[in-house]
Amino acid sequence: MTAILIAVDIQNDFCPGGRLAVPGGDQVVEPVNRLIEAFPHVVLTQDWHPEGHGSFASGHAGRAPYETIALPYGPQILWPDHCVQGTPGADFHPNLWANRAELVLRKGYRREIDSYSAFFENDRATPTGLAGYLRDRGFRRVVLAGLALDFCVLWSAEDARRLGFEAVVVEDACRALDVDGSAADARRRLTEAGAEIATVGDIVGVPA
Ligand code: VGL
Ligand code: ZN
Repeated sequence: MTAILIAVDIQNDFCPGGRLAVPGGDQVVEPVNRLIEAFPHVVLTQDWHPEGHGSFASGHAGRAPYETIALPYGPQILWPDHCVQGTPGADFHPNLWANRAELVLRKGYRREIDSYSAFFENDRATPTGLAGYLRDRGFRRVVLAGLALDFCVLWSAEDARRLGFEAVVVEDACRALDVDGSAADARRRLTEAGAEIATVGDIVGVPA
């Protein structure tokens, strides 16, 4: 069965020096490039927020980044401003081999709702269209890597499983933000969701 690689949010703002830096975020670039080289089909996702996005702490008086607030669609962690449309922070990491991608899926572009998952916005009901794209093209197995393991990769893997796709998370090609234990939680939730956890070596084969 043909699998497709989904490389999640490998953008400057999620790398050291960026506005929502994931520790070691830039270290995923090399392993993800190895995966891109090995996969005939690649999708990239790009966190793509308008200025003043509802997930930015800066727009909520008296709130600080990493606090959780209640929004109509559920709890929402507030973040530093990040991945603002058209800014250098929203660009892919310059060393990511982005040219091979068949689809760049942008998400989080509606001011009033966040979108961690590549499949649904954070109400977990508004589709991004990715499921239809994958089904139309006959893909039933997705391989996920990128940033951050405990948010956008996790939620994408959970939704993939919920939608009936096989899902593999390549853990050494991911890094976590780890907000209040969310990294450990991610592993438990991935297993519960029926996602496989693999390494780059498992997928591309270790050189002899
Ligand atoms: C992400 C927090 C906010 C991610 C995106 O890519 O994991 N996390 N926006
Ligand atoms: Zn975001």
